[in-house]
Parts: sequence; C-alpha cells; structure tokens
Amino acid sequence: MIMKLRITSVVIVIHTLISGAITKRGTPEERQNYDISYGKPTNSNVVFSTPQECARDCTTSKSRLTCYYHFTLECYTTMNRACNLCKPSNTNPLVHPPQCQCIEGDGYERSVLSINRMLPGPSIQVCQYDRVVVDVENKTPALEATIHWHGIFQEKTQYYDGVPYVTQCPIHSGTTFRYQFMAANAGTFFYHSHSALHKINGQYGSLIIRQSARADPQYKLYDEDLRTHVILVSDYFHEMAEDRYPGRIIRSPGQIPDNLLINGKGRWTNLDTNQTTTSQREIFQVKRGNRYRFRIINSFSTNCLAELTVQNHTLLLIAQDGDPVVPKPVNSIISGSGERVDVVLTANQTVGSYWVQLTGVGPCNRAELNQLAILQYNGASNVPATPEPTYRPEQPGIKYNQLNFLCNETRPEAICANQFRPVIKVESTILKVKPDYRFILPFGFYNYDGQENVLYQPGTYRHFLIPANGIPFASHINNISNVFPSYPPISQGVKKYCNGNKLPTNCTVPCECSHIVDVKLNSLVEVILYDTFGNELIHPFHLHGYSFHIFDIGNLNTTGKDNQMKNVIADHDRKLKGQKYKLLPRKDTVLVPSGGYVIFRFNATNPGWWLFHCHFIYHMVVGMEMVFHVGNDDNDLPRVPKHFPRCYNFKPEPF
Ligand SMILES: *[C@@H]1O[C@H](CO)[C@@H](O)[C@H](O)[C@H]1NC(C)=O
Ligand SMILES: *[C@@H]1O[C@H](CO)[C@@H](O)[C@H](O)[C@H]1NC(C)=O
Ligand SMILES: *[C@@H]1O[C@H](CO)[C@@H](O)[C@H](O)[C@H]1NC(C)=O
Ligand SMILES: *[C@@H]1O[C@H](CO)[C@@H](O)[C@H](O)[C@H]1NC(C)=O
Ligand SMILES: *[C@@H]1O[C@H](CO)[C@@H](O)[C@H](O)[C@H]1NC(C)=O
Ligand SMILES: *[C@@H]1O[C@H](CO)[C@@H](O)[C@H](O)[C@H]1NC(C)=O
Ligand SMILES: *[C@@H]1O[C@H](CO)[C@@H](O)[C@H](O)[C@H]1NC(C)=O
Ligand SMILES: *[C@@H]1O[C@H](CO)[C@@H](O)[C@H](O)[C@H]1NC(C)=O
Ligand SMILES: [Cu+2]
Repeated sequence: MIMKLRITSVVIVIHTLISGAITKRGTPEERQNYDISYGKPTNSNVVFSTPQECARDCTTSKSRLTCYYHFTLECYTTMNRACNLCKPSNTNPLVHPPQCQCIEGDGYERSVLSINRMLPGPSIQVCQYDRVVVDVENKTPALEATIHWHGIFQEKTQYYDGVPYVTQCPIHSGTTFRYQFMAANAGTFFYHSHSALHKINGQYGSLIIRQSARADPQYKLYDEDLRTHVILVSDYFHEMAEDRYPGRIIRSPGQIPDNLLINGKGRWTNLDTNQTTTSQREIFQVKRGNRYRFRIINSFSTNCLAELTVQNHTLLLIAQDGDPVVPKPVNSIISGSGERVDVVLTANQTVGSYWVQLTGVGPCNRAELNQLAILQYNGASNVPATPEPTYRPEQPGIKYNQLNFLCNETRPEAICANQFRPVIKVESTILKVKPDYRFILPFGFYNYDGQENVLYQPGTYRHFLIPANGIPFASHINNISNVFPSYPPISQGVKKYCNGNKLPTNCTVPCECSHIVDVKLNSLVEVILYDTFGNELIHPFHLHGYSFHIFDIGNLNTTGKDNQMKNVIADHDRKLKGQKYKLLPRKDTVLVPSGGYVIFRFNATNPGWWLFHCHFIYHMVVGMEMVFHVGNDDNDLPRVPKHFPRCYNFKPEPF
C-alpha cells in the first residue's frame, strides 16, 4: 500500500508478488519471500535496497535508494505443476504464496517467455530520483533479448534504453546485462522486451515512479495510491507469437490475439465447447469512501485497442503517459499499445463488487475479446451481483479516445488526448512559428499483391507480414522500411543509413534500409505524421527519450492524402501565427487516427539515438520504425561504460 495509508487499510491481499504492506518494511519473512523472485545482488559494495523496500511511501520518504532487481528470462509454461504447489486456499481464494511459480494466464496451457516465472514480470515501484538497477539474466536457450523502459528519458544513460542494434547489442542467451538508470521522470511506465516479438510472449511488466506529496501536483485528488492498483492490460495468444510471423493463411491466419489479460490474469471460453477456464481473475480492493489512484498500462502488442470500464464508476483522468493533466471525468478508456492513463476512482457506490471490463476494439472487434476483473469493496463478497458483462464494442458515456477521433472540437461523448491541459507549464518557445526541423512522415504499407515475383525472387529476402487476408506486405515510414544496422550506432557508429531526403538511388520502394534522421541538440523538432493507408488501423506511435507536445490530431479523406496534408499544414501554420494552440499536452505515445494525421513537437534536449516507431510489434518487425539521432556523439553523448558489449559482422578475408 502506498500513500496516506491508514492503519485500517492494511488488510492486504497477497495475491500477487507485489502486494503487501509497504509503509512498513514488511516482516523479515515477507521480505525473504519477496527476494526469492527478485533475487539478491552479489559482488557489490553498493548498498542495494530490495524491491519491497523501494516500493515505499514516497509522499514522506526523503531518502533516495538504489533499488535492485534481478530478472531471469526463461522459456516457461503456464498451468504447469507449480500450480499444484500453490493453489489458493479455500478460506482466502486470493492468497497465493509469494514464492509461487505458477503462471495461470487465462487457464490455457501454453509456452511463454517469462521473467522470474511471473506474468507480468516483477513490478518495479520506486520513488522519483531513486536509482534502478536491473540485472537481466538471459536463460532462454538461444534467444536474444533486450529490455526497454518505456517512457523513461534515460538522460545521461542513453545506452540503457534497451533497443537492440540501436542502443546496445542484444543480451545473448547465457549472459547478464545490467541496466542502471535514474528514476528521473515520475509517472506510470512499463518495461518490455524490444526484441522482435518477445513482448507478447510474456516479457513485460509495470514500472511506477511515485513522487513526494509536495512534488505530485495531483496529490490532493486522491487518498490512496496502492501498489496493487496497477492495471496492466495485455493481449495474449495461445501459442508463441512467432507462429504468426510472417503469418499463415490456412490455420489461425493473421495476428488477432486469442484473448486479453488484466495483470496477466483472466479466463477463457472455448467457443467450440462453451467451457470456461476457472483461472483467477484479478481483484482490486477498495474501501468505501476513499478515492484511489489507478495506473492503467496498455501493454498490448497487436493492432487491437483496449477499452476499459469499471461498472457504475466514473473515472477521473489525471495523467496521460505519466504527465499530469487538468482532470476530466470519463466513463471508458480506449487506449493503444504503449499508452498509459492514471485515473482516480471514487469508491462511493453501494458496498459490493463491480466488474472491471476490458474489451478489444478497433480492427480486432470482430473477435469480440472480453476479459473481466473485479473491484471489491471491503466487506462485500468478491462476486459481483450482476451477471458477467458480455462483449460490447463501445461503452456508453464519455470515452477517452473515441475511435472516430473527432478531436478538433469539444463533444459531450468523447475526449481526445490532445484536449487535455497539461499541469506542468509548457515552455512558450515550443510555439515558435518556424521549427528548426519539420519532418513530414507519411507511413503505411507496401502491398505485394501481384508483386509476388518481386517478394519471392530467388536470392532476395525482403521482410514481409501476412495478415488474415493473406496478402503479404511490408510497412514503411516515408517509403523506407526500416532494418537495423548489425551493431548499435550509439556505441559502434553507423556506416550506411537512409532518410527520406536521400534514398539510395538503387533502392526500390519499399526501400529496406536503416532509417535514421540527424537532429541538432536543443533544436525544435516538429513531426507531421500521417497514415496513408487507413482501413480501421489506428497506429500508436512511440518516441523514446522524450515526451512530445501534441498540437493536432485529425482525420483525412480516403483519397488524395498528400494534397490534403498540404492544406492541413497550411492551416497549422496559420494557427501557429495566430497563436491558436492553447493546450499542448505531453505524451510519449500517440494514436494516429485511421487514415488521419498527428502533429507534435519536442525540444531535442536529450542527445541520443531515439527510436520512433509504431508500437504494434508485427508492424515493427516489417519496418515501421525509425531513429532520431540527436546531437553529436563525441561532444553531447556520454561515453558508454567500460566493457559495454560489442557485436559485429565477421567477414575475414577469403583464404
Ligand atoms: C455455445 O453457447 C452459445 C450461446 O449460448 C450457443 O449458441 C452455441 O450453440 C453453444 N455451442 C456449443 C458447442 O454448445
Ligand atoms: C450499475 O450498472 C448497471 C449496468 O452495468 C446498471 O444496470 C445499474 O443500474 C447501475 N447501478 C447504479 C446504482 O447505477
Ligand atoms: C461518486 O463520485 C463521483 C466522482 O466524484 C461523483 O461524480 C458521483 O456523483 C458520486 N456518486 C455518489 C452516489 O455519491
Ligand atoms: C472538425 O472536423 C470535422 C470533420 O473532420 C468538420 O466537419 C468540423 O467542421 C471540424 N470542426 C471544427 C471546429 O473545425
Ligand atoms: C530547448 O531547450 C534548451 C535548453 O533548455 C533551450 O535553450 C532552448 O531555448 C529550447 N528551445 C526551444 C525551441 O524550446
Ligand atoms: C514513395 O513511393 C511511392 C511509390 O513508389 C511514390 O509514388 C512516392 O512519390 C514516394 N514518396 C516519396 C516521398 O518519395
Ligand atoms: C547500389 O549502388 C551502390 C553504389 O552505386 C552499389 O555499391 C551497390 O552494390 C548497389 N546495390 C544494389 C542492391 O544494387
Ligand atoms: C474531405 O472531403 C470533404 C467533402 O468533399 C471536404 O469538405 C473536406 O474539406 C475534405 N477534408 C480535407 C481534410 O481535405
Ligand atoms: Cu502500425
């Protein structure tokens, strides 16, 4: 339990490894259990604090800690025999012994890539300005990985951003890589593997950075900010994600997930038999009369969007992607992969249990994915009185991010990400009429329909993905379908790369090349991103190393998008000159309306090699990524630590 904790509310549910009393330091026994899964540092003179010590009350804590975590990456199986060792007891169905190595998931047996035999992986919960040290030990046989700390700026530790072949070499099987960074920016974040498709196979978890009472501008809006009130939602296959890449046509075509999970938990109904698994559902406990801060994290990987509602409860939205905003009430939260939203839930309904409902919306709506968790008031049974809600595509009430994205005017039924006022003051220089750089970035797909002779030309190996319709495609930004260099530019430089202005003459569209644009340190960068494709897809674009200011989000007609964008940009310039932009909320991940556009800006104050990409893992692996290279490596970037791992091609002279 975290802030402003009252002794009466120390009735804690130990149903996940992250629960427990945290204003206290915990009994030695609890601490020991906690340590089993997180590990203990060895061979170090630094005083490390345990995860439990670090997940303390930040409102009063004055000390800064060095928080240590040990992540063990493995191939693992859900519903295995470990689950027999740790059945919840009858007296308290919620109690799982903390050292339990059972992953239930949705009750379906499958292979996963786990971190510490948990799903999600261990929750990192620290106070602002703590140091976070994570040893990632890769025990997955013959699979490489990296872990990215989504939303963390990594100033001064740019080489710990966790992007393979950009900021580090991947962590090879059998080796351990230590990440260490300052928890400098506060808010709701998460971590996930940035290697290929590992994320949806299970390599993800929450990362929460709390603030002192004085530093948190939203402090007065809630009474409690509990460690257990993290709502991490994810999509889930019943097989490894690689089985869907590049994609089959006959059996399980496409990349629509089989199910959704809430904090790694849920149930699944087999539509062939109508049987439903009996796996646990997540339960969030509240006490009537209190206001609770909930931290919602979208850890989806596919093009499915998430809609989250809490029956009979309005949610007061207080932060987007970690950045506090002037609060507004909403009834449902629609989010895409990589987005986070903080809300305050006032537990003022009749004492009882209420459904927390998560549905898959957008392009995956035909799969009618539906998952449930429970909001339980103290003193009520944990079974809601009303029947389990079934799938419905869009919930009634005020929606955060309605799928039609009419974001240019206020409407009673929906509110867009660009319509919030940031609490932290916006630097007026961001409004300069002429930015130092204006990147106009059309993105979309290159369709190989009828071009099979190109795609499958012997001796060539272009990347591609096959969605449910069976037509292979590659994705691109500004006609470049990104492939990474063979070694990370941050530590080993880069020889050949492309940007939209200088495509190699002999590179045919879509040009497979490392897509990198150079930007001077402290320059004002404007990005105008538009979707040339549409067709229901709503791409969430994420920028590493920064949060950006959203200027505009809008729709375009289906044809003549390039010309329409000229009008949009002219209009944007008029608005800049007329000083019409008033809100400019910060985000690090933004949904681009289907076939529409987004305009954002950031002040490039953080040097580095920053990935900018669609957050759908299957779009990433076929090229929807690029890198903003900010600053000069020699003068602006810190040197990588001694013995930083290197990787390269090996091509000795022929003998
Ligand atoms: C499953 O339940 C649905 C709805 O009740 C019904 O239409 C369907 O026939 C059932 N299928 C099987 C295999 O029992
Ligand atoms: C709670 O929500 C249900 C529908 O989910 C509705 O039927 C009921 O009237 C609501 N109760 C209250 C007290 O608002
Ligand atoms: C519950 O709290 C919400 C949010 O503060 C408020 O809008 C609503 O009117 C309250 N309902 C009751 C029954 O007090
Ligand atoms: C907002 O956009 C819609 C269509 O994209 C348009 O019909 C409407 O006039 C616009 N509203 C404003 C205030 O510009
Ligand atoms: C960017 O930040 C730097 C350093 O704080 C500042 O000097 C510069 O004026 C800022 N530029 C813009 C356009 O905000
Ligand atoms: C991108 O490629 C398409 C198809 O070859 C071409 O029509 C278009 O002009 C290109 N755009 C740019 C910005 O090069
Ligand atoms: C492209 O052109 C460069 C230099 O003109 C040449 O070295 C390279 O081999 C060419 N690549 C292909 C794929 O033709
Ligand atoms: C889209 O088409 C409508 C009707 O032809 C037109 O009024 C509108 O201006 C167009 N939108 C844009 C962004 O050009
Ligand atoms: Cu995408």
